[in-house]
This record gives sequence, structure tokens and C-alpha cells, in this order.
Amino acid sequence: MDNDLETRFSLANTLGVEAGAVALDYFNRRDTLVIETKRDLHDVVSVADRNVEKLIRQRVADAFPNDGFLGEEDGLEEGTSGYTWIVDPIDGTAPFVNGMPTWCISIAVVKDEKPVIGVIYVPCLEEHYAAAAGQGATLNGKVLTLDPSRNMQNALTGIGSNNHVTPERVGEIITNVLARGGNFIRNGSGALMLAYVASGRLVGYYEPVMRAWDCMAGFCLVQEAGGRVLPYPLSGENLMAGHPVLASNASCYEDLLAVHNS
Ligand code: LIP
Repeated sequence: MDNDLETRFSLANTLGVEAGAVALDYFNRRDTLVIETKRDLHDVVSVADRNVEKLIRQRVADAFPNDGFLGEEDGLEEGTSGYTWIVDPIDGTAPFVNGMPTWCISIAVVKDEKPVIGVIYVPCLEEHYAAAAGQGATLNGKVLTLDPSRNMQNALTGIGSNNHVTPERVGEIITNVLARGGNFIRNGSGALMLAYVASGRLVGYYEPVMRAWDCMAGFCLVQEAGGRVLPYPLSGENLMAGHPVLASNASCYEDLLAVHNS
């Protein structure tokens, strides 16, 4: 691993755990948080999201002042180094504010429009997912390798939905998965479900519209664990837009692609 990647990977792992501790403190006193809504009553944010992102953003700026940074809450700061950090400070904000453990810190670094680092830390479960380009993927230090015998019919598929997708389309997707002999789960954190694909807990994940901060870390994990992802555009204005997200092990990809194209 070259030094540029290694030093950023080291900081991403450190920040995942440090930011996770700050977020967990907010989680344990969530009844004190003022919950604000964004696009609708299910799209929520609190001071926890904002302050965790500020912590990560500042630590990255101190260490790599020429790197770009895109965060869900405070947007994009362009860089000149060729590396851009793409961060969701608390992915799964709805489970977070409702006292459920399925939320995480999602930290990605992209270079040449590809995720080269992915760190997802799950404070409530003390699960630390990490991957860097060419280095494989791990969960708490254990190497992750996908089992090709698992497919849509004998394992669970994650499905994500939000207010960027019509209720009718969500219904079509779920119907299609069930009609193919599959079954689905949604836990409110797309980043965490992508980490579950990388660790083999889910055989695949599909969501029709997700932003880069929700999925780039998970994409790095899935690819380094031997899985496949639908190409996700990051050039120009694409970086700030939402795009379909599909990630799976090899034996489920065609089934899930057919669901996407249905
Ligand atoms: C969440 C995504 C999830 C989506 C939710 C929400 P947030 O991100 O990770 O995939 O289905 O609606 O957008 O808002 O919790 O950071």
C-alpha cells in the first residue's frame, strides 16, 4: 500500500472509532437532542450528525489540508490533492433517534472517482469494517470473503427506500424480490447494509436512489470482499446527486440487476 493511501487509511480507521464514541454519547442521551426534519418527517437530523461531521472534517483538514471533503450535513469543500473524503457522520439517523442500534459512521476516501478507502464503524455493536484498495476487507480485523453459494433464493437481500422514490416503485421492488424466491430486510442504514453485504450477512443490497456519502464506504468494502457493485457516477454534478445503488456477491448480481431494471 503506498504511503498516501496508508496514512489516510490509518486516519479513517482512527476517526471511525473516535467519532463513533462521540456519536454513542449523543445516542445514550438522545432524549436531550432536538430532532429536526429535512425533506419529510422521516428525513431527520440532529446536532449529533452536525457535530460528528465537524469533528471528522476538522481532523481531516488538519492532517490532509489539500484533500477534498464532502459531508452529508455541511456539503462539499473541493481539494487539490486528488483525494476526496466522503462522509456520513451518522448513517441511519432514523434508527438513531428512535433508539435502535442500526446506525454507523461511514467514512470513504475516493480517488479518480473510485472509492479507495471504506471504513464503517457501528458503535452500538463495536463492529469495525475496514477496506482499502487492493488490501481486502475486514470486520474487527477478520478478513471478509464472500461465499458464492449464497444467492437471492437462499439468503437475505437488503432493500432501501426513501422519499426520493415513489411508494409504488418501492412496492414493485419488494414484489420482484419476493417473486424471485428472495426475502428482504430494511434497517434504515444503507451504509450498514452495504457493510452486511461485504460480511456476507446479506447477499445483496439495492436502493433506487442514494447519495455518495451513504454508499461509497460500503462500495469499497464490498469490492474488496470480492463482490460487485453497479457503477456509480461521481464526476462533476453527479457527486452531489442521488443514483441507484446495487451491491452483491457474484451469484446474486444478475437477479438484483433484473430487479433494478424492472
Ligand atoms: C439513510 C440511508 C438509507 C435510506 C434512508 C436514509 P441517513 O441515510 O442510509 O439507505 O434508506 O432513508 O437516507 O439519512 O440516515 O444518513
